[in-house]
Amino acid sequence: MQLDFNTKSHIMRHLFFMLFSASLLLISCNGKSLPGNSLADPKATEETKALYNKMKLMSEKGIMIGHQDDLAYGIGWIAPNGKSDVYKVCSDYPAVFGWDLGHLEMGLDHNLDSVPFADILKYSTEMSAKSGIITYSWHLNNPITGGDSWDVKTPGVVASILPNGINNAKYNIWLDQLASFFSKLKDNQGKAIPVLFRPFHEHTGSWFWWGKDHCTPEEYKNLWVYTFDYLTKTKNLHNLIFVFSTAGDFQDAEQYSERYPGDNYVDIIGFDYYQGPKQSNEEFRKTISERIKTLQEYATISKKPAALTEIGYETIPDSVWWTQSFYPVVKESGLLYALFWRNAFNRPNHFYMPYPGQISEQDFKKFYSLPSTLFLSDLN
Ligand code: BMA
Repeated sequence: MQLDFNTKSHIMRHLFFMLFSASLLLISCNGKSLPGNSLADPKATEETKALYNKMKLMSEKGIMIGHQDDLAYGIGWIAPNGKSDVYKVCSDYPAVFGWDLGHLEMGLDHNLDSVPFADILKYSTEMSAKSGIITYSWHLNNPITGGDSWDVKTPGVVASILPNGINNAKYNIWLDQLASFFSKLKDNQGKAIPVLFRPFHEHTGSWFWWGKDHCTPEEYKNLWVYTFDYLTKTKNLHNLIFVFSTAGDFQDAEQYSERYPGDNYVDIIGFDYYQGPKQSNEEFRKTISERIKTLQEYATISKKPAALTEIGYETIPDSVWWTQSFYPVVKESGLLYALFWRNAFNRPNHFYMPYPGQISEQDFKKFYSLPSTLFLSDLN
C-alpha cells in the first residue's frame, strides 16, 4: 500500500509519542531509575532504606498483595482459634499485612476493631522476620469530642491539635503513645523493624475529622509535617516509611496533590478505592484505571512509588473478579502493592478476601498462581 507524505509523518509523530509515553511509563514503574528518591527521613535506618528499595525492586516483578488484619481474625474465627483466610485458600500468606492503630492514642489495649495491640506487635515482628511488609493506618479518635474518627460535627479539630491549638499538648501525648508502640518493633538482633505508616488517610473525602471540609489544605499539610517531625525528630524514630493516601475521588493530578505536604515528608503515594455494590465491573475497571494513571503521573512528578493503599469489593459477589476485573487493571500498573480490607468477624458481609467456600475461592487460587501477583513466599 502506498502512503503519502502526510500520512507517513502522522504515523511517525504517533510512533514518537508512543515511544515517549512508554519511556515515561518505564521511568515511573521503575523506582530504581528515579533520581533523588531516597526516604523522606534523612536519618532512616539502613534496614528501612533496604525495605524501601526492596519494595521498589519487587514492583518490577509484580504487585504485592496485602490484607488488613489477616492474622487476627476472619470469617468464622478469631485468633488464636484459626489463621489467615488468605492462607486457608492458597496456602500462602499475603505479602503485606495491614493493621490499624486507632485507640492506641487512648492508651487502650485493643484497637477499634478489637485487635489487641500486643498481638499487632507480635504479628508485625513475626511476619517482618519472614520478609512480610507491615503497614499501619490510624483511625484515631476526635480529640475534641472523644468520639471516633467519623465524628465530624465539631469544626476546627485539626487546628486545635496544631501548635498554639488547645489540644496540641493532648496530641503530643497521643503521638508519644504511638511512638512508644513503634519503638517496641524490634527484630531478634534488637534492631528497629521498618514499617509503613499511613496516617490521616482519605483526606480528600469529608467523613473523617481531618477530611477536606473540616480543615484547610494548609492545616492538613501542617498536621502532616508536624506529625512527621514529631515522630522522626522529637521521638527519634527512624524506621518509618510515610504513606500519603487520598480517597479515590480525585479527577486529576492537581486535585490529587492539593493537600500533599511535600516530597520531603512522603515516601509512597496512593489512594483508597472500593468497587461499589451498584458499580458494574466495566465501570470499576474504567474508573480505577483512570485513577491509577493519574496516580502514576503524580508518582513521576514527585518521584515517589505508588500503591493501592486500600482496595476491595465487599463480599466479592463475582466468582471471577480476581482474574477478570482486578488483575487486568493492576497487571502492568507498576504499583508496589494493593491492600485488601478486612474480613470482619463481627460485621456480616464486611469482607474483601475469599475464605474456604466463598464463591471467588477458585478464581483467587488462579490469581495467586499468576507470576505477577506477589505473596509472602515471593518475597524471600
Ligand atoms: C472501616 C470498617 C470499620 C473499621 C474501620 C477501621 O473501613 O472496616 O468497620 O472499624 O475500617 O478498621
